Amino acid sequence: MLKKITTAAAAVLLAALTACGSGGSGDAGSSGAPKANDDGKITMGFAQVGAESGWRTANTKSIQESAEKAGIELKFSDAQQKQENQIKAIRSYIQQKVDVIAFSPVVETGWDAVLLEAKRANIPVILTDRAVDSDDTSLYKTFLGSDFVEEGKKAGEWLKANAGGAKNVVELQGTTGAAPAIDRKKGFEDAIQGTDLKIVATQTGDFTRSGGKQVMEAFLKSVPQIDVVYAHNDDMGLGAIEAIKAAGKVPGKDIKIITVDAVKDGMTALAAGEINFIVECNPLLGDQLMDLAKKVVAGEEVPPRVVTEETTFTSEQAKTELPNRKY
Ligand code: GZL
Repeated sequence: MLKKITTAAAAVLLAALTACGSGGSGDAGSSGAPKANDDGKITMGFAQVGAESGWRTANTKSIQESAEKAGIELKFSDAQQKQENQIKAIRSYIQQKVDVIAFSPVVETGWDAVLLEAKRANIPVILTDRAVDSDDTSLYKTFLGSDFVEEGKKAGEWLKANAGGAKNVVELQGTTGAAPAIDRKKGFEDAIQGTDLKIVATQTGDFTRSGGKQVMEAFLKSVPQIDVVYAHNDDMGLGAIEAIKAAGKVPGKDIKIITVDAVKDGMTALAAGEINFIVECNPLLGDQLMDLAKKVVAGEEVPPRVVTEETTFTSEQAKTELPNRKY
């Protein structure tokens, strides 16, 4: 009996020690478990949101090109904007014993369980582009991406300074529950507080051009007076432009349009005066992501938050900037 208890206690102790070793930076591989490949090359599993917008396409291209340049083997998945697909992809990367997992959480909540599985498998996680809303910050090493509240604030501040008597704003929100949608809304609302500007209608267009067009068609039928469209990304703004033109109105003149991203199609519409102001959201995160990945796999400390550099554009600025756009 004593022998059985001792053996069992030893097994529990060993399991506890293995589990406790998980999650800290530098543990990856230290458990001795064979990694995805033993040729010394880092393997990254990346679970992408989808291909919903021009921004996402540019983001994917940046990650793939940077992995190639950094000599990192990339396993890549497209979740078609479904959280369950991202969770499945992360689980498969854990099974494959990759060295590091990176992903852009399509929505903020519902990640703790799968991130705990990665932690227990000693695989470090890097949040890219979007954040998770979790109390347990040990579940990921760092969050690389924009400050979306600041982006919303920039949009609101410009409108406040250029309202020209406008009052009624309709808002095309990004994906429901997504960090950029929640935070761009908050930043914009904070900025216009105390002015005559008011959001009179708001609905998600899911960051897609077709979504923006459908929602704008409905707003044009249901909202008596629309002075401004605030779209959480260029693609929904471009869809709204199609609806506005079909309704016989002039985008950028009859109805001001403010968007976020500054992808080429958005900047083209801005230069043409169909959009009035764009807040840039930089998708080119690949090089920074690969640099962070190498550091976390090597067990080096990394900052818990890396904010991307970005600016804003007026129509005049877009005319000169357009030829320089990489995406
Ligand atoms: C923002 C990113 C958003 C873009 C959209 O960092 O997550 O998702 O603004 C994209 O264009 O679909």
